[in-house]
Amino acid sequence: IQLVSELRGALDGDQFELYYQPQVEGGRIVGSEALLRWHHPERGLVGPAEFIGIAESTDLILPIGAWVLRAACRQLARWAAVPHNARLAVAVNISIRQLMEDNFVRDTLAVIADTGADPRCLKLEITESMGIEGVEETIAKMEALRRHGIRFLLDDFGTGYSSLAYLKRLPLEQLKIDRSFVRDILVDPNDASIARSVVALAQALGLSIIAEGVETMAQRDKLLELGCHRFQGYLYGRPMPAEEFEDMVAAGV
Ligand code: G
Ligand code: G
Ligand code: NA
Ligand code: MN
Repeated sequence: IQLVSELRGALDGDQFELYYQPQVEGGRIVGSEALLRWHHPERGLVGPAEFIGIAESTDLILPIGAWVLRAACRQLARWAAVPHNARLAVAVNISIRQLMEDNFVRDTLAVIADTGADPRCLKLEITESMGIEGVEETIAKMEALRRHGIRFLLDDFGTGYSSLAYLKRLPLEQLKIDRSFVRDILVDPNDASIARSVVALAQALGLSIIAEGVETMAQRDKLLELGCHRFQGYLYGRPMPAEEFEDMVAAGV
């Protein structure tokens, strides 16, 4: 109860910030994932694991999600003015609750128009564990946004309920190999087999692939050997404030 009212206060009081975690391919930063942080007046920096669940079980995820999308698009528009940042994509996590909203397409396009962000630089991450009710409508919305250049990717692939039937039908551009498969990829042959299979599946379906949770060069090299060339993880950088991310891009990896 207290958390809910504090979250409302956070929205009103400007206590949210987006951090950006680099995504790397061929030794270069090619984009980032935007990750929400809450500067709580007493508790300090609070991560989404502590409040996204509550936000999703109330309607608060809708205004919070709208704030996230607008903040990311504003950032994209700012970066577009800086040549070496201009083509970097930002991946934003969206909740199925947002995608289920009737006005999601209209509202998202309005944010794009208001901020001047390039929709081709915006990716939306959906999680298969959220299940998808109203698949037909969801697909129609994804397709409408895709026509404007916005891309969708499936996060945490392999950990949720989704069937391969979803994968076939959803208009996705990318799969993200979950970090739970990356963690032990060097020691657990099953994890390596799963990663290899996800890469093969992505290739067969014409999707690009990224691995998250890459912490060591050895994990990265193993993923390269399995056919995955794009990485996100502490090896390259933790989620960081926009200015730090800019400095990192400017410096080259
Ligand atoms: O950054 P961190 O690992 O603490 O994030 C934990 C999880 O919180 C992420 O895996 C992601 O699924 C979720 N998350 C982070 N930022 C957002 C956001 O802006 N919106 C939603 N819906 N989920 C987010
Ligand atoms: O998939 P999801 O959006 O839930 O995951 C993003 C989360 O993973 C963020 O909370 C981020 O802080 C965390 N994360 C990012 N890179 C790494 C990593 O290399 N190792 C671990 N353990 N967590 C990571
Ligand atoms: Na994500
Ligand atoms: Mn993930």
